[in-house]
Amino acid sequence: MSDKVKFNRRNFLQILGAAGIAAGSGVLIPKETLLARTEKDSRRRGHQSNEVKPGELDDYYGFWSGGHSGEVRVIGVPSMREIKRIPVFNMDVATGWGITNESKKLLRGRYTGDTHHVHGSYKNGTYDGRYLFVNDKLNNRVARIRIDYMEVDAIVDIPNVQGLHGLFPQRYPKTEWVVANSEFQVPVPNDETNASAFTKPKQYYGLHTIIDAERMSIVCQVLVDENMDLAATDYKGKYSMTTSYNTEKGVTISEMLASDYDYMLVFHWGRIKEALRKGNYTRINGVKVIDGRKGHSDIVLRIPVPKNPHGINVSPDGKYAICSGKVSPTCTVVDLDLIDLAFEGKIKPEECIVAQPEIGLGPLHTTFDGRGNAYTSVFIDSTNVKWNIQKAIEAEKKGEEEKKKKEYIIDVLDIHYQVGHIMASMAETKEADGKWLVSLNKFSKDRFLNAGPVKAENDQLIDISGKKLRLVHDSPAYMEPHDCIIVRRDIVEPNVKDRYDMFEHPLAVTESGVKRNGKNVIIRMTSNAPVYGLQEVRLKKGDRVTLIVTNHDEISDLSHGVAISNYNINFVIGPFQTKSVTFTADKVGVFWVYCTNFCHALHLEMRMRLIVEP
Ligand SMILES: [Cu+2]
Repeated sequence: MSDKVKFNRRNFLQILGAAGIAAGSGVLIPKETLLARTEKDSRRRGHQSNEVKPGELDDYYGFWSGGHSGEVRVIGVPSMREIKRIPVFNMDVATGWGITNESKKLLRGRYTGDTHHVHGSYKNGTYDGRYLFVNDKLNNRVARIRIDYMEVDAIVDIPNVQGLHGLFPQRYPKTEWVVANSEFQVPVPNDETNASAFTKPKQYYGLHTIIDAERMSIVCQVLVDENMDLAATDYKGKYSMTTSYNTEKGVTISEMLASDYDYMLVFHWGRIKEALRKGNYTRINGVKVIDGRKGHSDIVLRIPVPKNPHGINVSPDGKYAICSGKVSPTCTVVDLDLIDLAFEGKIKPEECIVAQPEIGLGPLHTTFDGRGNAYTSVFIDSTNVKWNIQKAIEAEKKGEEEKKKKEYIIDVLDIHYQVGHIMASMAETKEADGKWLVSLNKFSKDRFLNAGPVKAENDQLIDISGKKLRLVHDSPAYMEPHDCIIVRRDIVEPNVKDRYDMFEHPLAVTESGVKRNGKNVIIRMTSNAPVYGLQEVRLKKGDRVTLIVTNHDEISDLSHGVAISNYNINFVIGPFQTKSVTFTADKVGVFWVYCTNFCHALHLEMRMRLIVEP
């Protein structure tokens, strides 16, 4: 049975009922007829179909973080088909990432990572289709993916921090800065020069790192007492924001839960720039560190938020930042137009809060439909809750009795099971369109064939175009997507290329040949289906060999592989792409070099000999 029929089961049963046919009555209706009826019924009710027929393309590019797999994935929405995996901090043999000289230079010997938040570059509050940025919580790095090739072109190491988590690009006027938060407080610096702080958690700090998006270098870091979880930026280019769940500076779970209130922190970019101009910073491990601790400067605003808050998301109209309560069943709505007054000391930080609606047990993240509604993922309840922001603000004004009625809640959908992040289409831009919502659920339990004790996650697709949320599709996801964005196709597609710019690579090979300089051998080789530019290369044991290969096939999708038998070398080159690899010829014998990526009727014959003589 197709997904279509399975997930319209209620409609399906209604249709059977309407036709006077009881389920299990033995009357066979052709599947095509059922599908047609189900679809018609869906349309009549105003439902969108997620079916993308063969030959059709999805309306959205979804970019998913891959969690501890270390990668980023490209998912078609609404079909939820996985189109590509972009290796980022992981080794990927299918493409050769982590095996070639080019990728080794970026990864510098570290082949594991933990990607959480993938966000696009912006212009005037919406995606510009140029870059994606993604964090590595494990080894504290930020990577940039260029959208034209859908591959990583820069990785920057973030010193002085641990648990590099929330990441968000500047939204207005364009992405010049990307901010990234440290979730774990540590001694700063965290080395032998500061060993006296190791056993004194009160001397552990968090750092809000600002990265130059073009240069992929660090602008500065702002030192705070707090830890920082998720990150957001406003729509005016004035602030970045974060939630903190460990304002206690606890090192055990009970210490981290001690206080009923933690903070939303707001970073004032104008004052950060001023501090940099005036030289009000110290250098720690080569990075300019500005003191944003309480009582040390006026750069950071601290708004009290209950209790161990998690997500922070800004509404597409730029008016509100919403902190999801996690341990508190509430969301806190902060009016961003009041932030300046609080920074100027004209109102108290807590006076920026305009509503605190109760949402459910364990609210984690909030997304938006561009029609004034918020959708919050609720972990313990296993629900997605749709609520109206203005109604929540009005109820807050009217008082407790009105709040108790919870009329701001429009719909509650059970999900399967235990949701983390949710994201609606274009929801992190001013062009939020309220069509689809993806619920990234942490547990799939019984939703898929049992494939062993370690199970897939469950990404659920929800139609939010109507008043009620409607679940339309379950997709198993390899562990473990944390977050995603859903970007309109017309923003991404025109920028994506079918072939590389050959001479962007300084070593691009135009003519095959071998050059020897003592023990150093450089093999330059072209590839054209179904032959390599060389048929045989002779080496001596112990030679230091650099193999450079350029694919001269310009036809779209015609990639070749380059694998050297028993030498652990294995990579793929796309049309007009160049990759290189350096290795020592330490094994004597005849070694076939062969194409791994099916390219031609004579693909199997596409090989050459490496002869390593004693
Ligand atoms: Cu080939």
